[in-house]
Amino acid sequence: MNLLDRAEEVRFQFKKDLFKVKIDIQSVENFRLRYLGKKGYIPALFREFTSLSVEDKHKCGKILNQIKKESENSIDTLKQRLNSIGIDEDFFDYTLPGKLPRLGHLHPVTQTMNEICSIFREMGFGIEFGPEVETDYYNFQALNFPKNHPARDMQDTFFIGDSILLRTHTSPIQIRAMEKQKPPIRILAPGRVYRNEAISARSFCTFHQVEGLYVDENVTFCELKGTLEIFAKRYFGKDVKLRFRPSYFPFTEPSAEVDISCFICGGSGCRVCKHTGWLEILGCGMVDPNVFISVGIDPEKYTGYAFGMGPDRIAMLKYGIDDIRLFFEGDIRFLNQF
Ligand code: 2NM
Repeated sequence: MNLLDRAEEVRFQFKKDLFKVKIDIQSVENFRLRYLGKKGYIPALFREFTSLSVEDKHKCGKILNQIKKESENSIDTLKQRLNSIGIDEDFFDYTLPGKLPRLGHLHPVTQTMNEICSIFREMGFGIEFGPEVETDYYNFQALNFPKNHPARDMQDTFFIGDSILLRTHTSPIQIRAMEKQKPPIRILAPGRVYRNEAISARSFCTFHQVEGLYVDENVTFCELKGTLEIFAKRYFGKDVKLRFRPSYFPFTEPSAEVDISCFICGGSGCRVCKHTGWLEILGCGMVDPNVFISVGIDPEKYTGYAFGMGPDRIAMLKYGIDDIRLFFEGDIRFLNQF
């Protein structure tokens, strides 16, 4: 019924306005007049009430009286507060409990990157950053990617212009560092990278990398193995074992992929390691002489190792997350768990 709807609306509006009333005589009186004065909303409802049929009066009467009573009670309470604080003084109850501000925290991938970086910092690595928009030269050419390498295809890389692109790895940071500094160079390059991949639970168009580089006289593969072993034991626990498998990257020779014994099952085989007992966590190798030539470092005098890992993947393994896209949705119901 029409009148019932309007009555509920008046009741709702009254409750909303009630919170906004300033506690001074004039404001409380104006508020009272607006709802309960002769020309107010509530008497208007009652005037309409008189013209209803007997049947409708039965339905409405009780509600209208309720609304009137509630409103009068609320206004009485306002007047009591007026009396208790004195005339025309803004009322504020300083004893009300405060609202706790919502605290944010670092993203789980950022936390993971920070943990990785701090382990390498203790081993003497500096941290360097670089632009996410790169040139073909820094992203591919200087890194010994041949002109027809599939990664250079539009299919795999987001191009912005002819030779401007979104970096597909953080190695350009290391190229710039080698151009600027003379060996010894020992740096870590964390950051966001982009690849034009089919999106799925396992791969997304953007993700993160932490790459490392050490260049000096007489740097050996043996040092690379030792450094990565110390890292893995610090990060995953002192009982992890490492396994180096031969691999290929354009910018390193020789190259290897590194697995750690599964930290869930200890190597006996489980769902996470797909019953192999091993988890792949990074790629590495000795910097290819062609890369040194690009940046003006003498490959006869210096050698170096480099490695790269994906903190998104590492965080997924660590926290048991099965879909990489969750990291990029910004849903606080997910993020608050870390
Ligand atoms: C990896 C694996 C192996 C790497 C190489 C370089 C540079 F710039 F020194 F040539 N930076 N990063 C590298 C080597 C990255 O990621 C899986």
